[in-house]
Amino acid sequence: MGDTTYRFSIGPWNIGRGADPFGPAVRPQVSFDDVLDAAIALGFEGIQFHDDDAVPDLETLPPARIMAEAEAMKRKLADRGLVPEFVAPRLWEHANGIDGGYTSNDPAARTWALERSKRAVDVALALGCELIVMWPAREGTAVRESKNPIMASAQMLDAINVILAASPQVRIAIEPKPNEPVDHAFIPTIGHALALGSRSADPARVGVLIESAHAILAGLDPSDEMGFALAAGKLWSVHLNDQNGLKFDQDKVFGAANLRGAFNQVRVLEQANYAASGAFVGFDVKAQRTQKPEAATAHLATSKAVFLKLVEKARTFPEKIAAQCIANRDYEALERTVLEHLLGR
Ligand code: XUL
Ligand code: MN
Repeated sequence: MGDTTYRFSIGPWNIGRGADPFGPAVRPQVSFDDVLDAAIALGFEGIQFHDDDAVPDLETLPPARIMAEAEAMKRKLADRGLVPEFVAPRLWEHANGIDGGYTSNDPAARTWALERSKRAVDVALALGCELIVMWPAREGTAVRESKNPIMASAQMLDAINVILAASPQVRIAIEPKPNEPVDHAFIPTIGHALALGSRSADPARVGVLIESAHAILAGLDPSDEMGFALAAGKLWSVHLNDQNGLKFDQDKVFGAANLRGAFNQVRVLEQANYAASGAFVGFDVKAQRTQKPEAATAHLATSKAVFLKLVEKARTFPEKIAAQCIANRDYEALERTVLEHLLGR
């Protein structure tokens, strides 16, 4: 079991405006500086960026200005004792990415996606950050026959190689998600991500970011996905949250739907001594739409508090009794041991 302390991270999108596909924003925009203040108040050290969170107008600015703005952001973080965790190229909001980026059916859009990804690498390096997160948002289909999955796999591999070639310093953490906004995504699970990484030009520089809700949406147990990546030394970040069954990506508070599932995620991180790797624990959680602006960071505070309580639960788990149950092949007794431990006898 681990005995090291964890480092926590936050993305500006985690303090949202409460808009959903059926209604407009219900809270005012929180400025980026206020996000940084909230991070400090909540005890989060790492900041996660989309490329245009770091440099908002990067599509229109000349390269020198992009670098200058990224360097200014680096100083802003350093002044506050914060560090950048990763940069993710945001391909899914731009008009060129309407049909996906790397796997778009439009060759001009594919070129744009690769160029934008290289720019994201420049931004990351100027921020002093070497981790690129690849969430393949629209790399998939709504109409299955609209793209060729063999070609799409090759295009995804090319994109990984283009990012790796952009700098020998960067590492890529692929964040798989099986659906939303697409019906079927091309890299739906950790197995797909690691298989693709192993075929890349430099497999040592390709790992994964696991989001609990994304694993659940793929019908998988997030702790097993984490275990699979940890066994390969490839778990480079996590987006802990929760998900109430197979529906839209809910980004609920960590443990809110399945506390035992959350415990098992923490336990596997503890078993691998994830904290000692220096990798961050992020919570990709959304404030509820009904939340008033003055309490719109409570979901982050609760997620962190639940995580830390579950670390305690993992560290005090009755391992000897559990081992005895397993040796006796008495899994009912093991079930009861786990439930009583979580309930706090
Ligand atoms: C989307 C998602 C993203 C990524 C970063 O479901 O999880 O927020 O984590 O782009
Ligand atoms: Mn995420």
